[in-house]
Amino acid sequence: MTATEHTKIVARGAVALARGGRLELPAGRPLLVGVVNVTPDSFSDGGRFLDPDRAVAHALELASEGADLLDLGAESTRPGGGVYGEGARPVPAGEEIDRLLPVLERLRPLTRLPLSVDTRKAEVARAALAAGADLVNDVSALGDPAMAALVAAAGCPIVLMHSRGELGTMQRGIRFEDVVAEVKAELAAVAARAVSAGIERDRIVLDPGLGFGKRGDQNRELLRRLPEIVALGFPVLVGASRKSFLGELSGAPPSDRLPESLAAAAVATRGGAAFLRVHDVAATRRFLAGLAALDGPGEEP
Ligand code: HH2
Repeated sequence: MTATEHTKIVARGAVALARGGRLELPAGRPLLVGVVNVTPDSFSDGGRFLDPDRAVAHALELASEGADLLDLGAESTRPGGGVYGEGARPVPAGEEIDRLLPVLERLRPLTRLPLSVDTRKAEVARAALAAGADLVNDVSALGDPAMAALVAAAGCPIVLMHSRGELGTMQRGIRFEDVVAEVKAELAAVAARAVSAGIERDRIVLDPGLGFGKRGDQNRELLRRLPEIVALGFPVLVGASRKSFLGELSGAPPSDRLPESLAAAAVATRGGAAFLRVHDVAATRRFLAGLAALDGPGEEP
């Protein structure tokens, strides 16, 4: 693929935030979404940031490393039925809110970065938006029947991530004829549902859901053929960082998957991703600046 072709497939513009704000999507470089897991059991950093002070310190560190947004999650979404056994324990809404709010309330006055809340539950999203969150990252893509109306009323952006089946069992009985065509069609359908529920088009971000109900080869194919998803015309978020399909390439544990995560970041950037959800912000930022300066259609660092 030539540099001109890369430029053509990069979907750009802006995402409209609540309260009149706009998140500009710069040409040639995806925005980096720093992961802040306030959980005891996330696959790569579970338990490290459960304490609110440590979570806030971690979030501020990611901000100082150059994150463009911060994504706060208080429920691990490790899928079950595959390498993670039974997967993560579902967390009741009250417990999720009790973990999330102390972090959100302390962090909100300390940073101007947009804060996203990674939740499948409208009740948690409502509490987080009231405490100053700017967008919702919904890995169940409107699985909670109350989510679309809540987001439409709040006028905030939403990330709709593709998955199939229940979180606890989705790595069993995976069946796709053409993973990219099917993920694309299912994302188009959920985006249409969101629009008909009153969510504005420029508040929708789509995500192919790497690792959620897909085998390793299917995740790699989704990454390689990302331009087909980008062609839907919505900004696309890619979460590949430290995931097990990258671990399969080297046998490395989650904490040692930075090289493969950077390779995935390069492919996603070339494929037109507007956002990369990453654990290692500083390294990813330097890597992408180097890539753009040496080889890319992108901006100088
Ligand atoms: N992946 C994870 C969690 N949330 N959200 C989006 N939009 N896309 C993703 O790919 C995605 C996501 C899983 O990563 P992590 O948060 O590190 O782990 P855990 O779910 O175990 O907390």
